Amino acid sequence: MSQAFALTEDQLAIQDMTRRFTADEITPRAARWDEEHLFPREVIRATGELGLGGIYVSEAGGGVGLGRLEAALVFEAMSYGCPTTAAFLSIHNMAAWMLDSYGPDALKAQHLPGLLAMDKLGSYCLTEPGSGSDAAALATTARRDGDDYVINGTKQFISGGGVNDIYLIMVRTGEDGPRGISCVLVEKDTPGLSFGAPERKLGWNASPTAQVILENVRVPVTNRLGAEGEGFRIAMAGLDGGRLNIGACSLGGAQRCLDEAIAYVKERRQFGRAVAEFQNTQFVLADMATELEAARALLYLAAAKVTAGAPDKTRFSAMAKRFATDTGSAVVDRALQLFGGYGYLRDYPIERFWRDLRVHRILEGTNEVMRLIVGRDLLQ
Ligand code: FAD
Ligand code: 2MC
Repeated sequence: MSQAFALTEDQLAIQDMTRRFTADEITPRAARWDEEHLFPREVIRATGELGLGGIYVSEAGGGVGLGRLEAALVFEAMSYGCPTTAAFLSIHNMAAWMLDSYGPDALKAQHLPGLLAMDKLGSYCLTEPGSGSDAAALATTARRDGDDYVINGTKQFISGGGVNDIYLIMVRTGEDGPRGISCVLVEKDTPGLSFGAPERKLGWNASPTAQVILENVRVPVTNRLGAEGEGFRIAMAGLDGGRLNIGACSLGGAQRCLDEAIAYVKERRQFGRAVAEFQNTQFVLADMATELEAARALLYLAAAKVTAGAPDKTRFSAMAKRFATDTGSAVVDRALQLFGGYGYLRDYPIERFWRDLRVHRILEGTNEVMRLIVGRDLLQ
């Protein structure tokens, strides 16, 4: 097999390590986290011991310094047990990478060690009530006052809102549009920072989502990542990786449901035969597996491009996110159908994956925005 199409020994080892951790710590508990809306803080902390707090944070920054394909393998493997927990870890990794890549040295020294150990958790705050897809229209302001910024505004739908310790907040420091945006780090206990009530959601129940409200929040200018006006580019660069990770979370969740469906149709009998013996069942399983492999191949290619800093990395990341999350949902939906009425019950895991994967087509940029990014790039 050509090297380009095979995982290396190191990649297989990372995948294997995450699979074992997932099987031991996550898969047996994920249904309860969903049912009881429990945020698994201790299990997330344990991922820090495995080096998963900064998978692609540089070694100089104290991270593991791996590439985006390795990260995708981690999130895919963990999603086999719980896509929500894997995605939570992905957002933390995105924030840690942004701090490592763009933060001033003193800010990194202050916060990276805690983030990498998962003693501190990081949130990414771009969306606002009035600006979701049109992220560059954000209205949260950071007014310069001496050596400080004074921040006012509201961030919407923030994963880890109220729970996490570090918030990377995209704020307006200048003109309208993307060039007037900066990225600022705010700590949880800063006066003027508060949180909305936890949102009540269709899925992702193990991951708290809340508004982040900033009322005259004062932080030193030295809490800024990158230059003034560079925040939108930093936010988008973070999402090039985040979108791969979300795609990988859909792949892992869909693989679990495919495996569950294969086992189920062999056992379940109707019309005197195993459901697996109907040709329809075989054709549906064949399509599920084929589409999943195609999505996986595109995602791994996109991950390699982001690692390499290829000129078309943003387009590939958007293509892979769109395709992997749509395919993931379609695969899980067919698995649910193969389970018949039992797929609709909480006694089996399929309905949880169906709910959890649904939001991957919306967040980190809707799949319509992914098409917009790809279409623009093709036509430019
Ligand atoms: P809108 O932008 O209002 O979109 C509404 C519809 O219009 C969508 O179908 C959209 O695709 C479509 N649309 C919009 N513009 C166009 C266009 N130009 N062409 C075609 N169609 C278009 N955000 C964060 O910053 N940090 C987080 O941690 C975070 N976590 C989240 C967790 C959850 C559970 C959820 C649900 C959301 C989270 N988000 C987070 C927000 C998420 O990124 C946004 O919901 C998403 O970007 C879409 O924005 P919106 O909800 O305002 O939808
Ligand atoms: N990397 C680096 N820079 C980028 C970039 C990228 N991937 N994408 C855009 N930029 C730069 C771009 O080059 C331009 O720079 P300059 O001003 O120097 O020319 C600037 O950013 C503005 O880019 P656009 O002109 O493309 O901006 P526009 O406003 O037209 O649209 C769009 C950008 C629609 C792609 C962006 O608003 C977007 O991605 N929207 C979706 C929002 C989103 O994904 N939200 C996710 C929130 S996080 C989440 O959901 C979680 C669960 C964590």
